[in-house]
Amino acid sequence: MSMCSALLTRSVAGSCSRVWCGVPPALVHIRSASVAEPGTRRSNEEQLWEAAGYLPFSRAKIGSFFQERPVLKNPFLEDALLRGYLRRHLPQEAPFSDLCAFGERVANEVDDWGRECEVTPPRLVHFDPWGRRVDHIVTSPAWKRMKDLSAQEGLVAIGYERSFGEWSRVYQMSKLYIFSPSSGLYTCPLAMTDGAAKVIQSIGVSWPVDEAYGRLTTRQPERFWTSGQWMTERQGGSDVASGTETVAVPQTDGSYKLHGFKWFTSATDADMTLTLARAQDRTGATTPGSRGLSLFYGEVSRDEDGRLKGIEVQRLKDKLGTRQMPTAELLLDGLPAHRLSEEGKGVASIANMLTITRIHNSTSAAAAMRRVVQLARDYATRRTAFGKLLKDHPLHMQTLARMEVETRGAFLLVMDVCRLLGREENGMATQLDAHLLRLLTPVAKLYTGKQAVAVVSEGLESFGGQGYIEDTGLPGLLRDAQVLSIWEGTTNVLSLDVLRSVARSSGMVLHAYFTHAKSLLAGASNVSSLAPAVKAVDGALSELEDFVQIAATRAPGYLELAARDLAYSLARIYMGALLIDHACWKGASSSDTYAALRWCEHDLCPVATKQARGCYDLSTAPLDAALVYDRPVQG
Ligand code: UCC
Repeated sequence: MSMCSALLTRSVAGSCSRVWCGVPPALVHIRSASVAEPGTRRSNEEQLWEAAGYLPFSRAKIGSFFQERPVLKNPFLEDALLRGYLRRHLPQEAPFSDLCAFGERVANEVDDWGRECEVTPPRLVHFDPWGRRVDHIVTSPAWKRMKDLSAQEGLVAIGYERSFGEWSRVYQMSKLYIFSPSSGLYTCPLAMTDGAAKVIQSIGVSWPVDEAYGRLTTRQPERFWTSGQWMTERQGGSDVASGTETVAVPQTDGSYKLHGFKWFTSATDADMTLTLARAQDRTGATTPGSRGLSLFYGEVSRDEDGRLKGIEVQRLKDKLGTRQMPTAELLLDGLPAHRLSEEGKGVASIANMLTITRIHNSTSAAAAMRRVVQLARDYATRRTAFGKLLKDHPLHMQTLARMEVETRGAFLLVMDVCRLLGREENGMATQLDAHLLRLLTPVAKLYTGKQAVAVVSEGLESFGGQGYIEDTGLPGLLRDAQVLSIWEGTTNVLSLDVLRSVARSSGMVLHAYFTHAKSLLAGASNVSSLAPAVKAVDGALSELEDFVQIAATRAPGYLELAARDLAYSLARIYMGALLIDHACWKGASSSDTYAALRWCEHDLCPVATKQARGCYDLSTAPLDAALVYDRPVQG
């Protein structure tokens, strides 16, 4: 016996005799790597023990027990709330069979593609073998299949075909909600594509964007285009007004050439883009700030030598998540472009795109929560610990139930925003609807983005250590959730957008909010099982009204300090009202009632709670800063 195998024999014997204390030492001794490898001939003693069923690890080095993996079942059929919501609201039956078939496809086919996108991230090829600059972003075959699938399934088209009238957006977003966690982040280009179609439609579809509009909204894969949304430059992505350096140089034919540097461009394999730039006047001068920004349309194309026209791809971003999708830095060096907006109306014109991408973001956030809950509850029926299945441990079920409540609140809020968008696009929106849509779009985006990170993180924990293992696919859910609170406006930027919507409407968005929230509660006034929830939401609404009255008398800095908590309060109260309203529906289940009651155990109006504690008094601002920059006392 070599020294190596002798050592191995001794250490295996030592450890085995500790673990398998009922097994005689002689037998354990035989389990050395050199003698008892699987597939080798067994000694007489081994055969005896094996026949008696005692020989551990005899068939494989790794033992015979394997934990069962969670199984992704049809996400449409698995989602009681989604199906209930659609049954309640959608007038026709038609989308049900489409959603069911798509759910089947997602579970059995598309989810694997999504995984393929994750493990085969895009790469950038700067030069061809002969040294010519080509800037090819090479994406996986699965990413390309996602593009074809998106066209075939009408993931953008449904919103523009409007076959289901005011409910077309709810139908479209339901499909995206099923698709999103399996999409390998293809929902990102789809969000921008939808946003671009919306902008073009709002401006009026005519040359030169008529062809683009047709391509963005087609169901034919060979015609389908995706769009980029290049807003972020090196100085930052939030303060677009002062951060945009890109200039648009007028050409004699009325078109422009763009020169600038776009620092974050998502899904950069797009066929076209909408972007902001400062148009130069005859002297070459530009106007600073928001008033100098215009909206431009550009196509991504190549010249005869295969070079991108007017674009150099500087590099791809190395990101925490969304790795499936190319995100690039682009040098615009004469990109041919057409101005779509009036001069100086760039931000207001691209705001339509932001509304759409923010709604997509919210949909993806709710979908991420739903997916992790779906997988976690399946796993709880398979995994045994401490003598019983996880589903039979009340504490584990309490945790999953809390995640479920969060997911339901998020889902109903997102769908309500989609409902409002659908009404607006079908010419059915009242003034109240329009105000609600303006207010709730940033509220939904900021609140669901944060919720998604928390719920998905909790979801990973429910798989124990496996939730932390890369090739289970679970960690990617968390990485991808993290972006949801960042892009399309961070939580604070969107909280300020909520204030902007209040100011620009002279408070009318809040008036619409209170009116509608109260009308949702009115339907539940006689439902005794919901009484505690109704009382909680009603009380929170009064607190919020009081807060608004008081804040209106304070200096502007007061409201800014309260902005985030105000947005959270708007979200929580409204979600509570929606959960209550849904629980009153004749087809509702006892779980719908329970979810509403549980939701209303939240602090529904944190802005009032914190106001009472003096959190927004202007004296707190310098104290906050002093705390953040606290230094050890010298000496
Ligand atoms: O591009 C990015 C990533 C792409 C990936 C997309 C995928 C998403 C979903 C995927 C799902 C999986 S990220 C970069 C995105 N960037 C942002 O979101 C910008 C964030 N910053 C803001 O939102 C700021 O608040 C700004 C840029 C809007 C502030 O600009 P200004 O110019 O200082 O704002 P003003 O002066 O207040 O507003 C200018 C005009 C006004 O209209 P007019 O001129 O008619 O009075 C405003 O009323 O714009 C109008 N406006 C709006 N209108 C501003 N915000 C809005 C709004 N939200 N809705 C309607």
